Amino acid sequence: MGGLTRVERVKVVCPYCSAGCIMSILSSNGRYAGVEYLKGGVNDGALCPKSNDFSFLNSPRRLRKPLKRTESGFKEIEWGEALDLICGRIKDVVASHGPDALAFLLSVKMFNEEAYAWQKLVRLLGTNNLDHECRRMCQFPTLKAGSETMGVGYLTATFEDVAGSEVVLLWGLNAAETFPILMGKYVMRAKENGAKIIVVDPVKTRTAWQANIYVQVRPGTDLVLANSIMNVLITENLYNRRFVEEMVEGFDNVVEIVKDYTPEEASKICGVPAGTIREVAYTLARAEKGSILWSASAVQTWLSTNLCRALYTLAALLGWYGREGCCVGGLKGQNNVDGVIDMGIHPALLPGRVPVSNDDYRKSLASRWGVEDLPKNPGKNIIKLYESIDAGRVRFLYVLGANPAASEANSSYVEEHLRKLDFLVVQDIFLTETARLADIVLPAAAWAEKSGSFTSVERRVQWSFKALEPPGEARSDLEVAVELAKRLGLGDKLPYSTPEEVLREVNGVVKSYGGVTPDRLKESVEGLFIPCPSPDHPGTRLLCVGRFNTPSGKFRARTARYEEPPIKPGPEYPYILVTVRVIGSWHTASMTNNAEYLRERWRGPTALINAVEAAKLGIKDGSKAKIVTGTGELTVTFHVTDKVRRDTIALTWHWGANRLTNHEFKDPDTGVPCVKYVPCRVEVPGGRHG
Ligand SMILES: Nc1nc2c(c(=O)[nH]1)N[C@H]1C(S)=C(S)[C@@H](COP(=O)(O)OP(=O)(O)OC[C@H]3O[C@@H](n4cnc5c(=O)[nH]c(N)nc54)[C@H](O)[C@@H]3O)O[C@H]1N2
Ligand SMILES: Nc1nc2c(c(=O)[nH]1)N[C@H]1C(S)=C(S)[C@@H](COP(=O)(O)OP(=O)(O)OC[C@H]3O[C@@H](n4cnc5c(=O)[nH]c(N)nc54)[C@H](O)[C@@H]3O)O[C@H]1N2
Ligand code: SF4
Ligand SMILES: [Mo]
Repeated sequence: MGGLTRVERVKVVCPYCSAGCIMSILSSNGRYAGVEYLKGGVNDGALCPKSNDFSFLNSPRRLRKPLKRTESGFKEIEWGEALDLICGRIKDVVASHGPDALAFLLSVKMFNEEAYAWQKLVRLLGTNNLDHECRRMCQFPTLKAGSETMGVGYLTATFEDVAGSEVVLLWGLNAAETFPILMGKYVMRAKENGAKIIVVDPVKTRTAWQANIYVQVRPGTDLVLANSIMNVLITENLYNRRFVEEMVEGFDNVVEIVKDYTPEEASKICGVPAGTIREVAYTLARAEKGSILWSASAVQTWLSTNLCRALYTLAALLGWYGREGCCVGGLKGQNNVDGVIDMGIHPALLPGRVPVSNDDYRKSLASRWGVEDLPKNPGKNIIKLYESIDAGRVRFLYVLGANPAASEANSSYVEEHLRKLDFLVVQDIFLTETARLADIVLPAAAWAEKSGSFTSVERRVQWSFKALEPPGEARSDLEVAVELAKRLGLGDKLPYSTPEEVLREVNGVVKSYGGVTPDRLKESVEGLFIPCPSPDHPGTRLLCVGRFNTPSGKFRARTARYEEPPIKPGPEYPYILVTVRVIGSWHTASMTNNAEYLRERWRGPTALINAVEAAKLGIKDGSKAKIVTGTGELTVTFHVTDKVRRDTIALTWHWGANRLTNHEFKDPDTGVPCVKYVPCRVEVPGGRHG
């Protein structure tokens, strides 16, 4: 007879979106046994469907042992052999092709401490070829436009400021599915207090249901709409003249560009009635304080960076910076995007977001790490990874906690290139599409099986405690970095046995984390908001107060003229495919599809089609048909609705959508591909096309 099993409760930070919710994991004999709410933090006890079912942690499909590719498939091997094989390859490649023939695609799911250790290892190997999927596929335009205009790439304030806004403008952000806590606890609180909610989205999403003004823009034409709103603010003298005179440079340039975008002209391109454009402008202008938020949709078209510049500039015309009740910026999606960039997982930025080209900073970091210098050229080979593989400049790729074979545009193109590598290592918790192509697969411990800190999109750093034992022989990403360093003769440079030791080093290296000590983090349920430069510093909730982080201290206003897309719908591909998310699934579904309840409730791929078009094609609600693009095809279940425009098909991307997307069609400023705009047609079994 077994006695009562002891259940322990341990505080963790959610591993999915960047809201940074906290909760307790229940463990029984080191195994996951459920979740319980925890008071405090950003969510104060609330949970969303994903955080209600972490049963992927117990999945029998978790990786438990290192795997080696053989002619007859994968074979289990010992850790020592796997690490020796990897290090042998690294040494060979460096000896015959130089360190820039190595490339590292690292995870935004890592703790700050793991991220710091990994970038240190990579840079000590002599290359800046390190990156993460969120930069390649997601937030690069936001970061770039933020740095150019405000001098920082962070969100300017906190969710509490969103709740205090008089207007919340959600630009293509479907927060009800993608940031449920932001929507449920903060946007709705603003609305209850009388704020106006404006949603710009070609699809009438669950977020749009809550809007006072819903703007059904034609996909990809947002820049026209943003310019037109600014046109109304300027021509009708509704902008914040005092703020613009005192705090903004480059205003004249904006006036010159937006003057052509009258609501009537803009309407012809973006499909939004002129009256609605004026109504949006007047609503924004009436508010003293407000928030403008976006996320992936604004940054995955051919004008992404220009749209981000325009949205930051729109907020400047309204004076919505540096004050409580104002929060502006692109919401980075994954749980630790800001943190891993702060730690230096970036081909052009060192820890602390300092450019690798800054000689003084780089050399002082090098001397702290006990070497003369660090590589000073940005990691070009990783920015153009697949071209570099084609040219033989990248021979070895280490993919840690990313699934590019499913998450990057044009899966067959990505797969073809991953196969061309001399050597591919994948470190993950599951045997993903990418792992299946690897020479060596390493089993990683998941976040709840280790400890460390994450930095949420609010810049809130929080400690997540170890709640469970990893399955089989899975090891933490930090342990693997330390073990590799030992075998590569760099053991003295990564002498860490705990994440706390790494964080103490970070406290001395990254200025804005100077006061984010392990002790303070562990004591505080609310976490610490960076910048927090010293141990007695309370943390910083509002940025851009009184001055921007630019040489003159002023905001640098920018927008651009709209350009037609190089690829458009036409007779062969008449619809615009946009790829979207749903609340119960996460990206390539490696985790959520291995969670029992989530898998049952959220299955795909599913797509929304307008009822008029569905009738023309003979598609019934719930029936299957094929979506075909220039790159591939996918059979999906269609839902017939009036929530999408007639020219648009909205497809969940979690289940294979990147077979349909195009890697060549991208934002020229950053190279982020246009996964939100793909010309497509629909083929119905038994005949009709359209
Ligand atoms: N449940 C869940 N939550 C997530 C994620 C997840 O995978 N699952 N991922 C996280 C990550 S990494 C990110 S980056 C965020 C993304 O968060 P969101 O940007 O909110 O997510 P998406 O569903 O990709 O896109 C949002 C909306 O953009 C609209 N859209 C498409 N094209 C256009 C356009 O041209 N203009 C405008 N204005 N809107 C357009 C779509 O119709 C869709 O409703 O979500 C994060 N949260
Ligand atoms: N068509 C289309 N494509 C898109 C998008 C879109 O909207 N449409 N959105 C893009 C966006 S915004 C993003 S951010 C990217 C995301 O792209 P990815 O980051 O490549 O996608 P994920 O599925 O989140 O991959 C994370 C991997 O980490 C593993 N993992 C989880 N925890 C750990 C850990 O602790 N250690 C290790 N080693 N591994 C771990 C998971 O099992 C998973 O395989 O996708 C992009 N792709
Ligand atoms: S809202 Fe985001 S951080 Fe919060 S529980 Fe859901 S997925 Fe996790
Ligand atoms: Mo993202």
